[in-house]
Amino acid sequence: MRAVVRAVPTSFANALCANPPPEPIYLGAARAQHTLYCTALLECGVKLIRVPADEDHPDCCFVEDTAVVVGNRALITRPGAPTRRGEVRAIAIALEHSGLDVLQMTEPATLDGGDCMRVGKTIFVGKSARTNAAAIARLAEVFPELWIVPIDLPPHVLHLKCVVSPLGGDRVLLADGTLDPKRFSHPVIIPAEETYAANCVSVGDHAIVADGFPRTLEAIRKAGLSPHPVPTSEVRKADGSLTCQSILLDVG
Ligand code: CIR
Repeated sequence: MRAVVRAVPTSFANALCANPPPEPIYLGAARAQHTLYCTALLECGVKLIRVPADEDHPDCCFVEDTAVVVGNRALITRPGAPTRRGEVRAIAIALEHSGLDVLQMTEPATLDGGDCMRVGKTIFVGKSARTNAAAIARLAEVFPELWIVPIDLPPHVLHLKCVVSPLGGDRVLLADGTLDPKRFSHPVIIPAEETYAANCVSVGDHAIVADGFPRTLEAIRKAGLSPHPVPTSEVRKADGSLTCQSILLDVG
């Protein structure tokens, strides 16, 4: 498996966040944590495709939002936040160089990749403030072999994958009290107080998880996956988490 990752720019301190954090973002710590995230991917056997940071785009390390990849097709998004739209060009080039067929999304469609979760033959799409109906229609056009299932999100949830993420096979890791578990064929439910940890990166028998969430760690182990805890304090200040820092390619 391969993954696209993008370095943390010096401008990261100006990344978007819905509620300003009580403490500022520490750039050195953000970069160190990004390195640990990349190391965890490498430990999971993932080969990294590294894209340099773009100082004009403080949120550029959140690459997940810029493309939806299934097999050898990549749909480049038009991110919901206008300040993030310029992030997509470098990612489109990297994906093209990696051998993928790259397709585009045009105005008025807007979509953040963090709203798309593929589980088998289904892509669940969060109807967040960043993702609109025109984009969901474009997804269906680009991936006609998949079921596209729009999902309403609870208030104030930035992206679908803030509350649920794939665990491999038909399993998903879901935060209790957020979405109806019956929407998923095999939900692994974690307590509401650990909602942040519902966003994990699963790679084969491994899962990269936010550190500091013991019940989630236990649930992941019980699901038969090896957890790789990583620190997230700095990305969290910018409303980021784990899946948002990579685009996984070659997912079965
Ligand atoms: C934003 O508001 O767009 C960024 N500061 C955070 C994006 C996180 N993306 C994701 O979880 N997929």
